Amino acid sequence: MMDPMAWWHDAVAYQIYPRSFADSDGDGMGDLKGILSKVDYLAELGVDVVWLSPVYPSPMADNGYDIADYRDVDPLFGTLADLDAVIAALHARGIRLVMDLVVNHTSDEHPWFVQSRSSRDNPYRDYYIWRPPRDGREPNNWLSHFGGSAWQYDEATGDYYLHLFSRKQPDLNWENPKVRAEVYDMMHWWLRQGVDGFRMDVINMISKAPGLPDAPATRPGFYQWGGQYFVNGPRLLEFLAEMKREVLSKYDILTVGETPAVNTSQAVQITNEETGPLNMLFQFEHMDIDGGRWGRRSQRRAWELAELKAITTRWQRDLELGRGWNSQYLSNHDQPRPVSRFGDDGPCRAESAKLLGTFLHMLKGTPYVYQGEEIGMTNVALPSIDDYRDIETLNMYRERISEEGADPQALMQLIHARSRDNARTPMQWSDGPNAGFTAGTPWIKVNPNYRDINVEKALTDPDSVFHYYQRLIELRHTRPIVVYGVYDIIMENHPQIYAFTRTLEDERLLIILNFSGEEPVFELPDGLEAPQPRLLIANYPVREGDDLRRLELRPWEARVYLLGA
Ligand code: TEU
Repeated sequence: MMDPMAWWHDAVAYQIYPRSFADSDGDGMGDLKGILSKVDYLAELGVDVVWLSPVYPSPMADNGYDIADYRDVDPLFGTLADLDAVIAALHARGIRLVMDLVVNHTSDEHPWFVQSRSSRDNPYRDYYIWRPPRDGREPNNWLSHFGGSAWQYDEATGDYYLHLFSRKQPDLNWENPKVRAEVYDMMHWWLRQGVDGFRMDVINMISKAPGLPDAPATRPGFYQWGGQYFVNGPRLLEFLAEMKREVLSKYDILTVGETPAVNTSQAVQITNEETGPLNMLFQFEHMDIDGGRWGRRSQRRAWELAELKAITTRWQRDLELGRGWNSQYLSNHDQPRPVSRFGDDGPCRAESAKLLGTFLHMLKGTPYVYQGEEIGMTNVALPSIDDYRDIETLNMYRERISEEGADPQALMQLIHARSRDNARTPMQWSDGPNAGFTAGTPWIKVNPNYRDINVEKALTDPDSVFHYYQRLIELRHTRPIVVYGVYDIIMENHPQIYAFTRTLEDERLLIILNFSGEEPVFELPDGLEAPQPRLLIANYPVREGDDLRRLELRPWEARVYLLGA
């Protein structure tokens, strides 16, 4: 048996969005003691790593992605001692903890920014990106991800500061070596506290093009936003190489960069095990197949299986072992729920959740499960805009009504499909009050389907999505072919079936996924006949007389066979 070359190769990660996970003190907000009370649940699922979204002190303009102190815990979530207790409890169960590292920007309430804005000659001035007005206006035409200009005028000194996200998230100036040294120091500090790595928020936006040129107004979306001047910027690889030299290379940790608009050749440069700075990336191409990439310009369109196949196949091939390493995800705290988006959240909810899980876990790369995905949680359709909390959603709604005169009802439909709050409704633990999430009033409404979809029920049902995920995770842990097998797509042009193989030495896996509510027929391509194909996992009971050479698939049916050896 092949030993994993790095511990994170055969690991499965689980993302916790702390404010929505579990509330221990009845204030309606998830917290660290809540997480502590659920570590056995995580161990039962079988995950190896927890990625914890930000718990740092924050004014919470963007739910903690606006950090005011990098070395503490917000009282809403608890204390550093609570975090230590979570780390110890996870470690005791063989689970590692990865922190969210948000260093493209800080909060405007971070002491560095408070200093920086106070005067032009303050020693912290250059920690951020300040420019004088241009013809009495913004220094350039870049747009903020959360709406409006990416520049905010500041009375105190009469200059503008750059914020690619909200006004309350000023961008750090990575050109300043002092900023980089501060970040590295802080990373060492966390690693010494015993954390096992970092998920790096929009890490490919830290280098901005010299001169901060105007975006050409003629090109839509990303380009109009200015993206080409700050995504994958000129000094990105240099900064990351420095971070590797100064920090990352000194520890055996997991690093995953969140990198919108990255392509596979950039990903190879970043994730090559020898020459690249990070272990893996979150790429976004598959997240963009049903709408616009950028929240403020959010759209919806029908997605096509052909596109998902093409994107996935390209990433699987281009990041083949020795070149780079993939991460796999279908959801996170910024995305709609996958079962509502790529599956069927109606009658085939459980089947399609299992199919999507099979897809996620049978690809090469480290899988990330987002809280609630393992029980097939769905999108929510909260009736009023006042029920929503996400800054991106609220700004988009306001901006489109005021700028385009958009129809509020149509916007609500868009929000029901696309809002980040779909992922942020409380974790559904039971069919009790507030889904067992809190004894108080939750900060955001619970999805009304919690009576039917909840952890308690999933744990008692041997056929639940939870137990299926548990088996998928176990397959990765016990079968190196799931970790290292070479990916090949078959029946590439089939409109409903996504089938692929994974090959390692004389073993081969065959993964058959019916991405539809229809009943297409799978016909085994030549060359894949095997004397005794062995079914490793499936989301329907096997039928009498099933023949792999010609399989009539049921709606959202998923099967994994082991051929040979
Ligand atoms: O997200 C960056 C990012 O690109 C997302 O904003 C994503 O494209 C969008 O939300 C999809 O609608 C990271 C964090 O994950 C997000 O929660 C933060 O709001 C953002 O950075 C700023 O820190």
